This record gives sequence, structure tokens and C-alpha cells, in this order.
Amino acid sequence: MAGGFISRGFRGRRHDPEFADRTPPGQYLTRDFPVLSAGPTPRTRLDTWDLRITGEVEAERRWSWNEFRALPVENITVDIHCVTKWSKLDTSWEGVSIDTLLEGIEHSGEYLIAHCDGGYTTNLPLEDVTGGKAWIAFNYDGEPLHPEHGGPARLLVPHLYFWKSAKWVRRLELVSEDQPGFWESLGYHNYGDPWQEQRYWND
Ligand SMILES: Nc1nc2c(c(=O)[nH]1)N[C@H]1C(S)=C(S)[C@@H](COP(=O)(O)O)O[C@H]1N2
Ligand SMILES: [Mo]
Repeated sequence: MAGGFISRGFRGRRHDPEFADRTPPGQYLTRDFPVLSAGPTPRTRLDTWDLRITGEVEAERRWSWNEFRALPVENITVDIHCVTKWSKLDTSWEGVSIDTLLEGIEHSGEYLIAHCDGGYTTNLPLEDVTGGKAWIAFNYDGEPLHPEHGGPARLLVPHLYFWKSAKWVRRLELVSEDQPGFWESLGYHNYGDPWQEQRYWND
């Protein structure tokens, strides 16, 4: 009975014009939170975890988990869009803004390459991760981010396809020349705007 109620409500929601406006072309809405990982889930202990900023910087920065968690936190409620065509509305996160991490860092970077435990990488223009557009998220729905979803901490860049939101992120490399990341070098679009349907190289 409860299930029937939920799916009726959900069908109603999918056809609601407000939600249709928030669904990029070719996407469908889901209430699940699918897991998409190119390899096994790495498990890094918090006492060895760190986050670093490297690359074309005057001085590298490093935060231990405790130092990272002492930084100012933001609550973020956003829609997310996976290139495999699911979109999920109103996901709620807590995280540290990339603006906060970059504060006071002298650098000549134009692009950011996110490096993750397990070797995954993804590339983003710096202007797409600054100005309140991206975070390192550590909580989802009020709970510590589950390892399958990138815990202890992942990049969250909701305005681009979700493969740009690198799970298990450990290092942000600032570079002046763009370099395609893992999926970008396998044929996915270099930028990945869901509203322009930039799924693959030639889109
Ligand atoms: N490190 C890492 N980050 C990753 C991936 C991955 O395989 N490894 N997959 C990406 C892809 S393709 C998507 S759609 C989202 C999926 O996040 P989720 O599993 O939390 O839904 O994570 C992205 N970040
Ligand atoms: Mo994806």
C-alpha cells in the first residue's frame, strides 16, 4: 500500500511541469541513488586520509581529515544528472566550497584535475569549480557519505554531468593546460553540460 502511494506520487511528480523544467534533455527522474563506479570502492581510513592542492601553485596545501572538517561547511541542495540518463532532484549534501579551499593560494591554474583514490581523474575549467559552483562533500542526506557514493569525501559539481563529481577525491591539481581525465579520454565530452546534452566527444 505504501509502495503504491509512493509510485503514484512519483509518477505525478515526473509529469509536473516544474520537475519537467528541471530535467535536462534525454534524462529521466529517479528517486534511487544508483552507484556508478569504474572500479572497486577504495576504503581509506580517516587517520591516513588527506586532501591536497598541488600543481601550478606557489605553495602546496594539505589538510588532514580533522583540519578539513574544521573548515567552514555549507549545506547544498541540488539536482544531479548522470550521463547514463538518470537525474535526481533536490539531493542534499554538506561540504566545503572549493572557494574556501583556494582562499589565499597563489596559483596560475586555469583548469583543475581531480585525482582520486583508485586512480580516477576528471578535468574541469577552474571557473566551473569556483564562485559557489562546486564543493568537496562529506555528508549526504545528513549522514556521512557512504563509501560507494565516494565517502569519505567527493567532489560535487552539480551543473555538469555527474562523472565530473569525482568520488574518493584526494588531490586537486591546478594546471594551466587542460588534460582529459578518465572518461574524457575514453570518448566522453570534455565539458559535459547536461542542458546541452554534451555526452560524447562530438556532442
Ligand atoms: N573516483 C571515481 N569517481 C567517480 C566515478 C568513478 O568511477 N570513480 N564515477 C563517476 C560517474 S560516471 C558517476 S555517474 C558518478 C556516480 O556517483 P554515484 O555512484 O554516487 O551515483 O560518480 C562519478 N565519480
Ligand atoms: Mo556516470
